[in-house]
Amino acid sequence: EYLPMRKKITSWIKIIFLLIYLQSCKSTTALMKQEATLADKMGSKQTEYLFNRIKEIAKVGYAFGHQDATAYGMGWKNDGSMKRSDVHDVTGEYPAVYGFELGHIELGHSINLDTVNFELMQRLIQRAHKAKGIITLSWHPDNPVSKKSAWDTTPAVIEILKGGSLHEKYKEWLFNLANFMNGLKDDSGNDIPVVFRPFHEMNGNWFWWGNGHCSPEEYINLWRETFNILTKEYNVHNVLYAYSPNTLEKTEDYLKYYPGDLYVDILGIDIYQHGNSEEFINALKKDISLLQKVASDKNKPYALSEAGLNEVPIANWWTKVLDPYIAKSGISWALFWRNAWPNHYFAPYPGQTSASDFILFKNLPHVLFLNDVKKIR
Ligand code: BMA
Repeated sequence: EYLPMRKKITSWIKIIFLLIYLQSCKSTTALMKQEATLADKMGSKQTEYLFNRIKEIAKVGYAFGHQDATAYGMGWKNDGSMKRSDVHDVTGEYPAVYGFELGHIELGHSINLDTVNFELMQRLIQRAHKAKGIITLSWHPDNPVSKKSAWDTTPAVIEILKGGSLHEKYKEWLFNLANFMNGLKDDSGNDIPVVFRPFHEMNGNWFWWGNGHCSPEEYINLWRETFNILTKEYNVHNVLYAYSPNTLEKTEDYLKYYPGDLYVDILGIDIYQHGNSEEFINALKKDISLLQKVASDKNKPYALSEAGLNEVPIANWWTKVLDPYIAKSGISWALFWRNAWPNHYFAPYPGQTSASDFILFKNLPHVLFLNDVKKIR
């Protein structure tokens, strides 16, 4: 094809500009990737994939989660042979997010503080992971000083920090925890990545690591030392770290115990309805808008890491009280607490007051259950 000289030159110039433009795009993506790296610099590629999926989910809606979903429910307990969940009994679908609890793993026990067997837990985690569900792990470790429960507030943090009288014992605890994490493998022997949410609700005063029982500085050291021991000494590389205060009195308090951007992957908040719906709605509005701000500053995904109304006695709670205030909020998931006993449960079971509303809730296009998150890669 014949082109006059001038035209040829302009085409070359265009090509050069195009190349420069493409090059700059490439470096912006590289930069974006760099910003979004994991707290654990040696995090496995499965962990990185989970992190990216968690961010993708928020673009579509939010994932529904239930604590101990497949371990037990109202009037049943998984003996290892069951594929059941109260949420599935009601809706025909499984949750997208699976919460499990590690309390007593530190002691080397074979069952957790809620009598869930740790081997069963590993199998339930494998199954949920295989189905493309997301796993989040909470931990209510015993008080290392008094040897009583996590709710015993005898001061203890200072003793388990480096230089403290129980530091070595705490390292043994973390060794047991690390073994559990390192034991999470799929059928091909690859890592199963999980979200770990230790030392949650620290701004409340009910746990030994909470407000009034250690200083913010001690808390931050506890988090950082825990992170360093797990990742650097015990080679745990399948974990995303979630920071998860309880609903806030003052918005400044969200970052009061924050261990730093380098130690946290996901920002969470726990918000329960204890009083009337109006109070709960106000808390959701206030806390989630704060979470949005902090998360956008820090460029991190965020979640409603625990939520619920005990016994869900309000028939339309899911679609009228909860969803309108978290829909389109940018949270990646909302996790509802366990169905433990007839007066301690947070998800419906067949025949429960809120069951039919829960089905409407499940059918909302932005509320994601297992079959929906499966498609998000
Ligand atoms: C609490 C209650 C306790 C339980 C703990 C850890 O909120 O459900 O009964 O032991 O969580 O799962």
